[in-house]
Amino acid sequence: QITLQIDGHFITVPEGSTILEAACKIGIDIPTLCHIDLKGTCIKNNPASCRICVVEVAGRRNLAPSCSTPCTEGMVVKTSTLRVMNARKIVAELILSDHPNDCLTCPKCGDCELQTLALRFNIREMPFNGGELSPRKREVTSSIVRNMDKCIFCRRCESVCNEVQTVGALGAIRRGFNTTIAPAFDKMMTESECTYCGQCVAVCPVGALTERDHTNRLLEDLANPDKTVIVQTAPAVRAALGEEFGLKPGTLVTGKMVYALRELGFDYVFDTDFAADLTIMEEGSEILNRLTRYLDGDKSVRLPILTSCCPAWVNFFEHHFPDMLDIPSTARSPQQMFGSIAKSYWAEKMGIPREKLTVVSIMPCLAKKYECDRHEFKTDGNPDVDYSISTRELARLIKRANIGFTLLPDSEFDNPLGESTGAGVIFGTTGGVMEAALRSVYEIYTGKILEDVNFEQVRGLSGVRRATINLNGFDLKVGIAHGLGNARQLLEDIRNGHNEYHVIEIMACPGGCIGGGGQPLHHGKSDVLYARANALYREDSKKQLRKSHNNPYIKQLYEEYLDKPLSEISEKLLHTHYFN
Ligand code: HC1
Ligand code: SF4
Repeated sequence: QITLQIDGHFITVPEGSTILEAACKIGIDIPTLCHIDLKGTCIKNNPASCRICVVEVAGRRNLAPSCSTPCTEGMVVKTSTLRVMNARKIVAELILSDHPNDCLTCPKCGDCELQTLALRFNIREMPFNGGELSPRKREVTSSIVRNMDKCIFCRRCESVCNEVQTVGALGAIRRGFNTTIAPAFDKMMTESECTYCGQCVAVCPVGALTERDHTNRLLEDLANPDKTVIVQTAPAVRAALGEEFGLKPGTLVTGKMVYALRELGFDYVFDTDFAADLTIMEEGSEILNRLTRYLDGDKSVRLPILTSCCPAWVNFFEHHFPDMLDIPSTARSPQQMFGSIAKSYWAEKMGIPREKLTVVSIMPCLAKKYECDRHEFKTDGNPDVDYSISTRELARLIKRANIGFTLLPDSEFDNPLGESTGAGVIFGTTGGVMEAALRSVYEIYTGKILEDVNFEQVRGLSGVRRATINLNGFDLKVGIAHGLGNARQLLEDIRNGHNEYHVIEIMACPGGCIGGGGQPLHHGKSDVLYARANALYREDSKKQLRKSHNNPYIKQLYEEYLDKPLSEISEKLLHTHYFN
C-alpha cells in the first residue's frame, strides 16, 4: 500500500496504482482523452499520448501524465493549478488545430469527448488554426462510417480492434502529418477483415467512427401510406435506451419504448425476444440432435456446437476459421428469424404483400445492419429485415419527434410476435443465450421440470466461463466467451484438438449485446455494463414464463405454420449456411 497526497487529500492505494486511478477513488475527475479502461472487460487503451491528463508532481520539473504515472510513497500531486490548466488547454487547442470545425453537422455532436473538453477548458478561440488539415479518407459501409479527417489518434479503435477483438482491421499507417488509422495498405474497411462489431465506434471519442444512420429512410417509410411498417426491438435495447434520456444505467424502459415506437407511427410493435424464443426452439433442437447422436456413438457428429446469433461472430469465424464452418449452429439470428417469419407467416395471415411491408429492427448492434444486407436473407432482392436502427438512432428519432420519453406511460407489445419468455430477454447479455438454451434443453432431454431456472454459473462478465450441467447423469460441458479475442482462443484450442465442450456461446462484443456498438456510449464508465445486465436479469425474473418452449405464441406458430423445429419449412425459413 502507498500513501500520497492529491490536491491536499491523503489517500492510500495499492502499489502499482496510477495517479489517475488514485484521484478517481476520491472523486477527483482528471480529464482524459486517449485513455480508456472499461472494468469487467478487456477494453483498455493507455498510450499516454494525448497529454490531456497531466498533473503537477512536487519535485518534478515536467508535468506528468496521470494515466501512466505510478503513485509513489509520500508523493504530492496537484491536479488543477493554473500551469496544469493552461497546459491542458493548449494541448486541446493543438488537437483542434488539425480537426474540422463542423461540430454542428457532426454525428457525434453532443456526445463528443473532444467537444466536452473544449467546453470544460473554456476554449473560446482557436489560436493554432488556419493551417492545412491532414488529408484522410472517408468511407461508408453497411454499418460503420469512417470519417478520418476527424481522427485525433487516440488509438482507442486500434487497441480494441487488435487487442480485444484480434480482428486487426484498423491500425496506424504512414508517418508524420500523413499518418492515418486504416486497414493495411490503406484499403477500405469493406475490403478488410472488419466484422462490423462496431466496438471501434463504441470507443471513438470523436466523430471519426460513427454508425451508418438509417433514420431519414425510416421516416420516409413511416410517412408512406402504402407501407405497413412494423418494428422488432432487441433484448438489450430496453436496458440502455433510458440512458439517452438521462435515466440511470440499468433503468428498464420496455413499456416506454413500446409507447414511443407507436407514437413514432409504427403500425405494429413486436419483440425480437419472441424470435429469441424461436431461436432456442431451433438451436436447442440442433443441440439435442447432435448430443443424442454423439451419445449413441455416431462418430461423424461434430462438437461443440457454437451459437450463431451474433453476425460479427459469424463474420469472424467465416474469415478466420473456414475449416470449421460445420461446427456452428445453422440457426439464423433472432433478428433474421423475426424478419423471415414476419414476411411469411405474419404477412400471409394479415394479407399484406411482401413489397408493401417494411420490417425494421431496433438493435444495440451495428453488425445487424450488415446482417440485414447479406444476400441469403433476401428474397428476389427484398430483404427479410429492411433495415436496422441502433439504440442511439432510436433515441435521436424520439427526440426529433418531440416525444417526452421519461414521462411516457408503459405500453405492451402487439401479438403474436410480441410475446416472449424471460429466456428471450436474457439473450441480450453474455451467457444469456446459453442460459436460455439450458432451460429448454434440460426439460426436453430429461423429461423433468426444471424448478430453478437460474443458471448462475454461466452469468457474469469474466471473459471465458465454463460450467458443467448434469442432465440425467450426463455431464453437459458448456463454455461462454465474449469479445472476439476470447472467442479466438476457444476456437484455436478446439482446432488444436483440446476440446472440453459440448456447447459454446459466443458474442462478439464485450458484455454481449448490452455492450454493443450501437448502444448509448459508455464513455469508459465500467459500472454501465453490470447495470444493463442486471436489468435484463430483473426483467427475466419478473416474467411468468421463463422457458422458451412454454411461449404460447411459439407453440401456435409451430402448430399453424412450421410443424416442428428442424422441419423442412423451419430449415428453409429459420436456418442458414456459411461462406468463406
Ligand atoms: Fe442481440 Fe440477439 S441478443 S444478437 O445481442 O440473439 O443485437 O439485444 O437482438 O438477433 O434476441 C443484438 C441484443 C439481439 C438477435 C436476440
Ligand atoms: Fe451485435 Fe451483439 Fe454481436 Fe455485438 S455481441 S456484434 S451487439 S450481435
